[in-house]
Amino acid sequence: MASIARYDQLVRLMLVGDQTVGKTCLLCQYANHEFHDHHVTTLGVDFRVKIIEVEGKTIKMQIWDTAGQERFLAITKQYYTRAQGCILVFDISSRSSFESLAKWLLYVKMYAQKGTSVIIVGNKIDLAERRQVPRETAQQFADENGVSYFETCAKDLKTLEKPFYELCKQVVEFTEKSICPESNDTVSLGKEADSTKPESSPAQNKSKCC
Ligand SMILES: Nc1nc2c(ncn2[C@@H]2O[C@H](COP(=O)(O)OP(=O)(O)OP(=O)(O)O)[C@@H](O)[C@H]2O)c(=O)[nH]1
Ligand SMILES: [Mg+2]
Repeated sequence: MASIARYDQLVRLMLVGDQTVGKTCLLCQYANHEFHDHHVTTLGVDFRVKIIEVEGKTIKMQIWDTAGQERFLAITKQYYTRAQGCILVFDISSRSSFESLAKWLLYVKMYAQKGTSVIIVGNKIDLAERRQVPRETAQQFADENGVSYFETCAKDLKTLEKPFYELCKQVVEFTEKSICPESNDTVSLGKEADSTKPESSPAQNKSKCC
């Protein structure tokens, strides 16, 4: 008989960034431990599920992989509203994909809920000899926008666990602070975050922290 996966909280995350930066590969590696050499353009939105432990809670992550192509924006923008965390991905060997981060951040500000957690990921660090974006440059951009920065290689699972874990932890902490209003300092997108509650899941409704 199939077992029923139990979890304490559902966390909805979203991957955004230019075409070919490696969003789908990051998710395939993280969720299924697979790497694909070929690029198959994501059409609209796809998703995978991953369950992890965060601070004693079992978290079910629903991770949406969005298309980098601008023509899908009408579809992908609907997902920003429901995401509790966004991973902005660029390719360290592509200066233009880094320069696009300002646009992806703008979309988060325009379409996502205030208080949505955000991190930046510089992918393809195995292409070190073709690097066009120094780590310090990306770190400075992340600092200026009040978000954390990580570097990854979609071929190497070890590099992926920390960014997903940290983003998930930020969302869990934000949810707990939203439920406990006396603790008002919120995480995330720089100084613009406020205490607006993210849409709660049945599991979140069960949480007790006060
Ligand atoms: N060397 C290297 N190649 C990578 C890495 N991640 C992804 N790739 C390659 O980059 C190409 C694009 O990867 P995808 O994951 O399909 O890119 P995407 O961001 O999902 O692209 P869209 O769906 O079109 O937005 C593929 O050929 C991958 O094999 C990485 O960490 N290192
Ligand atoms: Mg894709």
